[in-house]
Amino acid sequence: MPMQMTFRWYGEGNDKISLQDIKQIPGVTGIVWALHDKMPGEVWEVEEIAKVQAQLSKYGFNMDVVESVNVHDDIKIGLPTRDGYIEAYKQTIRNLAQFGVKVICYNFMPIFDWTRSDLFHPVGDGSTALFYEKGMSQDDYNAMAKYILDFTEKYNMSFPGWEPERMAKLDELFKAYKDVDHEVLWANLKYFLEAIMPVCEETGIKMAIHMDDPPWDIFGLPRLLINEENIDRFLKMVDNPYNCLTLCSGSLNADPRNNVAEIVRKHCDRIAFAHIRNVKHFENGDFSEASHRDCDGDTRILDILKAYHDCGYEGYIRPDHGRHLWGETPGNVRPGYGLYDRALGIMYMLGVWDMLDKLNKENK
Ligand SMILES: [Mn+2]
Repeated sequence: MPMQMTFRWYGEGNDKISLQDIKQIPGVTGIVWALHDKMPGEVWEVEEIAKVQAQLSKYGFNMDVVESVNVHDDIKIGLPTRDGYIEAYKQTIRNLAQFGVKVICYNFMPIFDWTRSDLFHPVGDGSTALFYEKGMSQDDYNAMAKYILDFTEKYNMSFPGWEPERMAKLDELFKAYKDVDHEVLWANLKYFLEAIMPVCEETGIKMAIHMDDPPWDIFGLPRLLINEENIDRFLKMVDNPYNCLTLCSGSLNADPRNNVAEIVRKHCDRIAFAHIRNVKHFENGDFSEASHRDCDGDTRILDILKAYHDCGYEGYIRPDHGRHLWGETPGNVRPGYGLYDRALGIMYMLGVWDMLDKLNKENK
């Protein structure tokens, strides 16, 4: 089976991009989807999943990859209530399995999901992209959350991991996490995975943890999936073929010391889902997201694609974020999730991939 190209879609009424638009991008076989109105800890019901299946199958798309089923804070904190939330998570896995889902992407970042200081930063060619200011205040988490939440409110959007209900209780959440250091978080992640692995084995669903974005502690909160050493530890900690990675090249390369291609070669068999994104670094530590073209950023996209190809990668892959192009402006595009740059990214990746295939055949 070859690598499988996918495209993230936020759902009917929640995404301005239509399935018909996505159908016109060459090579896309699957939609990366989620029930975006679900709070962490809620069971995804069969009838709700069936609705999405009906929408996708009309266009011949599979629903093999879910991104994300979010993990409740009580599981990350390790509260006694976690067992109930873990039972709910198991039920969601079983329900998803009924529809042929193969991979669940999730993350284990305390409180905040991905973090940026500017959602529409000028790239220099008239387009904009997500941007992170390294010197962003590390004391004032409320200010950072306010920037993101004001945006979602102004444009009537919701971002996964940024549920206003959760964010309203930010001070409370920080208090709840005050004793959760790196080792406690590792232990709670292990507890969670060991509890759900039997259900994964029974249903054939792989759990694929997303890298932390950006890959360092923020606002004093510990982050784990940040570099090769910690990825090694994670895979060894629960050494099960269903305990896998969503290897996100952009998240990892936000720290330029990470060599993503090397990690691909080392752990290819445990990568269930590949996110391909290019990042450009500035001397002061700021970074901007960039087009998928290798020379537009510092992530070494060609080396990464070559590594996947050399390993005979058969998992799922998608362009991660893209720039906002051609009239994609605040209010009519989800930050990072426009149509055009992700479609261009797919063509770039497939161009590289097809050429590597062809060269391999010719050299046989
Ligand atoms: Mn990603």
